[in-house]
Amino acid sequence: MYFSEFIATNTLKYEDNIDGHIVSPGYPLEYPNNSNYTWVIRTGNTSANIMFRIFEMDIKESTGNSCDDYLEIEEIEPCCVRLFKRCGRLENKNLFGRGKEFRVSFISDQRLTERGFNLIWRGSFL
Ligand SMILES: [Ca+2]
Repeated sequence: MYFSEFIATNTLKYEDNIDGHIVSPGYPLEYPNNSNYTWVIRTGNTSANIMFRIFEMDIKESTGNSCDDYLEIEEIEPCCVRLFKRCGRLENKNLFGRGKEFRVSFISDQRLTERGFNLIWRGSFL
């Protein structure tokens, strides 16, 4: 037994960009257990229109209705709109939001992993 496997990884990153790219830790290899990753996207403008495109998502589904591991995307400024919160598989999913700050969260529990996710965001002020 390696105790290091039981230490959760908590990471917070700020992304000060109107465009960008985020992947789950280790992508395209399997993401680690016990992860809590947060990316705060700061567009700098409350009227920024942001499109998220999830090219690939493969997050372990649990046997019940809840997601033990999940990807979540929220508008946090102005507060608060949840644009997305899911596990499982999908490809080429588009989401649209508007605002100054968005939060992308990725949570994994202590067992069972998959490839994770690969997404971009693109902003405009039109
Ligand atoms: Ca898991």
